[in-house]
Amino acid sequence: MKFETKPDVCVVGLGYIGLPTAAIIARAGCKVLGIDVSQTVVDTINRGEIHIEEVDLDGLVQGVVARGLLSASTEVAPADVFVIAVPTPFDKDHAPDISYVLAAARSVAPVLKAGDVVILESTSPVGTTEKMRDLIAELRPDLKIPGISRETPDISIAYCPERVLPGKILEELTNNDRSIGGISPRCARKALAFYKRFVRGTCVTTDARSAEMTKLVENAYRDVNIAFANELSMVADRMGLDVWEVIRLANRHPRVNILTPGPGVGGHCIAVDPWFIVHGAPEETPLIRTARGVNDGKIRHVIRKAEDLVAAHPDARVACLGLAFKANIDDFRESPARLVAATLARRFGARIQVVEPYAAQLPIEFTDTGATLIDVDTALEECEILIVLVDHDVFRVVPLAERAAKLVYDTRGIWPDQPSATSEASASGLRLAS
Ligand code: SAJ
Repeated sequence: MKFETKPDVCVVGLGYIGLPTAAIIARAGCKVLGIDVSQTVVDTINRGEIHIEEVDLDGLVQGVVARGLLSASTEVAPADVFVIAVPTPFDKDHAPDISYVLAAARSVAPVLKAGDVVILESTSPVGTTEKMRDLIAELRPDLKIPGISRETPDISIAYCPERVLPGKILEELTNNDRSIGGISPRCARKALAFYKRFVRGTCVTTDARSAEMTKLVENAYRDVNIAFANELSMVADRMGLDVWEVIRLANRHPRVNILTPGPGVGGHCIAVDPWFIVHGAPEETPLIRTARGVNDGKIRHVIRKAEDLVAAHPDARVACLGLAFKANIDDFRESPARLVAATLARRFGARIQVVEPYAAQLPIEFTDTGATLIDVDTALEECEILIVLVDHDVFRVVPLAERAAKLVYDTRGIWPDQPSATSEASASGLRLAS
């Protein structure tokens, strides 16, 4: 489906960031053409439906498609603004792969005209926006390109990372502050004028390289801080301490705010982006690299403890609570909880049950393990061991009376009132704490 007249904005990549962004820009009254390589995604959106789960996104997309403000295609069309939101994965050596960004720039280049603005939103290693600019310059020698031509450039190129939290994407896309990095100050101003149309948060302009680094730094900062909490939880295990109690007390200090230990760091950002900094400055990043190691090590630690607990109680039925990578979302990609539950299912088979209110069926790796998907009530009635892997609200609110007699391994600290006396895990060195 195409508009009869030229769209105002082309959003290239209709994933977890591109689709909500396209829908929000359309809601602000712009005509948006969303581009994706997948015909299925394009068809889904043109029917007013969505292919990803995100709070309130379905109604928004349905509305803007019905009003003729959002449409999707596999082909880029001429527009005034191009927003690129495609994946930037890393390879097995943690080297960033910007080939999707360059492919998107290659697809946009032929339709560019004087006055257009090209904005990269994908999380990218420092220097990617300049590489994209160089590629456009090579493909369009007829255009005056910022930072290359000495004259006033024909087009503007900028970097503006998203910083939204899955589960709150629409709210945060509108309300969060944005860093907008231009190839030149003029480019930043042009991009700023665009974001002002739909962002309520403060938009701060800078250069493209600083904006690229800012995004990486935000996620590396969080990774390092989660690693501190996870390391503490393993220290507490060794010392026989309740890590939740120690963190609660330490956080009463006015300048201390320790994050929450968990079964490791999941998702597609925090476990990935720090590597882009390490790759750019390997000698200078022992802390960031070590934090990644600590958070990955925490997954192995949890697997070991859970396996010991289950092996020590051969007659007990076990419920793994949660598969998502974090609370109250249905995103199971790169999830430590999923890895822990699947490892237990492979080793212990039908003794392992999984509770995941956000899943209709178990992921593929559970096939033939004998593990089954059950609801939380069945788990509370039938299972003697509960392993809390995700802090979904629906687990958090289970009253003590319904779990007091269970053996609990709570990797998220959602049940501080769980009496350790009822937990043989505690007696066997497997404490409730972490
Ligand atoms: N986690 C903990 N303990 C904590 C906080 C998080 O174990 O105290 C775990 C979560 O369970 C999850 C992982 O870390 O497995 C990441 O969750 P998250 O909520 O910290 O972050 P994401 O991946 O959902 O989103 C992050 C956000 N970045 C920051 O908060 C700095 C978001 O703002 C970014 O837009 C997003 O990455 C992104 O797309 O880069």
